[in-house]
Amino acid sequence: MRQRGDTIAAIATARGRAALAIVRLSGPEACRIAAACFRGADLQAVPSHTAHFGYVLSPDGEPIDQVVATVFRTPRSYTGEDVVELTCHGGDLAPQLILETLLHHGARLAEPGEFTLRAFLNGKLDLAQAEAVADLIHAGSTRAHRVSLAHLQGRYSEQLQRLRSDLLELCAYVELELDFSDEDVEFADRAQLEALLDRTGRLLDELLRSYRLGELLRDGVRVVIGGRPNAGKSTLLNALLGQDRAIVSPVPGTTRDQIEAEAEIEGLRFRFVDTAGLRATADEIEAEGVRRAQQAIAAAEVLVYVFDLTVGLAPDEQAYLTRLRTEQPALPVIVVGNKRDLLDSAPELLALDRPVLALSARRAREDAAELQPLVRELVAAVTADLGSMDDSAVVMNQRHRQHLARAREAVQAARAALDQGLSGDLLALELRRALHELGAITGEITTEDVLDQIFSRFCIGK
Ligand SMILES: Nc1nc2c(ncn2[C@@H]2O[C@H](COP(=O)(O)OP(=O)(O)OP(=O)(O)O)[C@@H](O)[C@H]2O)c(=O)[nH]1
Ligand SMILES: [Mg+2]
Repeated sequence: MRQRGDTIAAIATARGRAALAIVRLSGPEACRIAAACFRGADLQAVPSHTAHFGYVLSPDGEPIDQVVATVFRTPRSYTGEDVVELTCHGGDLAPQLILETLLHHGARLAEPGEFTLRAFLNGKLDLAQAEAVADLIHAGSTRAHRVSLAHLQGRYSEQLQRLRSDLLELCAYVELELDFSDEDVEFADRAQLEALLDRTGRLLDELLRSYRLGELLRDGVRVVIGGRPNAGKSTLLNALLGQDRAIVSPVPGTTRDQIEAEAEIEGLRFRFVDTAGLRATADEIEAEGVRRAQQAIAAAEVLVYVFDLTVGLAPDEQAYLTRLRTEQPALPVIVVGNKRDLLDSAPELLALDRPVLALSARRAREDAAELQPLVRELVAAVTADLGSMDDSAVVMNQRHRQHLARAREAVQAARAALDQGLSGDLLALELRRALHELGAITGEITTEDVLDQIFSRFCIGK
């Protein structure tokens, strides 16, 4: 069990060679412990929010490193406690020796996320904001970073608070009626209750809907590039990445092992998978490549199906694409007619029940504009109508999604109770349930287990 009264220390920066590193201390003894090994200023006497140049000395009085000590006094610090941050030189040794010295003087090694846990317990952040800290650290794309920052700034929590206060008001009316039930009065106007419940339901729906985008932001989008051998799949991959990652050759059957690479496009993280060309083959290795390509398509979030415009889309390819509609109905498929540069006139876009994007992957290496229509399709395929959603309304966290779904269930049940003229008790019960679920997201209601689960995912020193 975590103790709150003691003083914790950890290296807050990544290991390895770097210009600087930070060793962090937080707790009631932070200033005393730092002062015990610091030569420069009296860190116990200096004012809050000041920085001091000096040396950290080892327990036997040897200088370890030149450092800058920054002092933050309670409650105006990240954790809300006294905090001292020692900025030393990077590398493996200086931060480690300084940390050991702090431990020698009475600090305890912090557990993962313990600084942020303390910030939460001291009311500096709510739970959703604390989780946003971890999301921000793990953000793999510009949009994911922006969403985490909006959550950290509390804009997402504000939305949840507004929902809660609406529900709380509703609940108060209903419970007041219950108190006066003998007198058969109605404090709450039914139509108003209905409207408020409907609005809450809609807001919850909206948040839940955003989870798909949140998931994509968190995990990236897996886009599989498939098609016949020699269609230009690897050339297209290289063009999308802006580097020659995959081998390109005029020999059909060049790509065998799957090639995966990431790229950020319009703020989203895409994981592109280039696959072996789909065909029946006697070559054992190539056949294995084809099997893997089929598996990759089965697990794809978007399929970019490439064919050679000079060859056209064979009947069995058309049949394959039609079959995909029933086999993977939720899979967005973008059909690309490649080698546009080899055609004199605009390509006749075949009798296919899907639109075809004609482009030249080869030309795209020199001219990024060539890829624009494909990029637009890719972004549209994954974000659908979510692309323009406000950052503060995007749910990125699986735990939140579960609570939101249960809150919506409760709101729906309350709405049904109202419709059926059921007793106020039942209505109040459902409203309380919804409030409970929303409170669990921001941490008004929480348990030690939940906190452990959340903060154990953090880095040490955060
Ligand atoms: N003219 C022209 N040639 C292209 C274009 N895209 C690819 N090619 C050529 O087509 C040939 C096959 O390209 P790849 O990218 O290796 O095709 P692939 O689909 O990956 O082929 P496999 O790995 O064998 O399945 C190469 O000679 C490329 O240079 C294009 O837009 N225009
Ligand atoms: Mg290839």
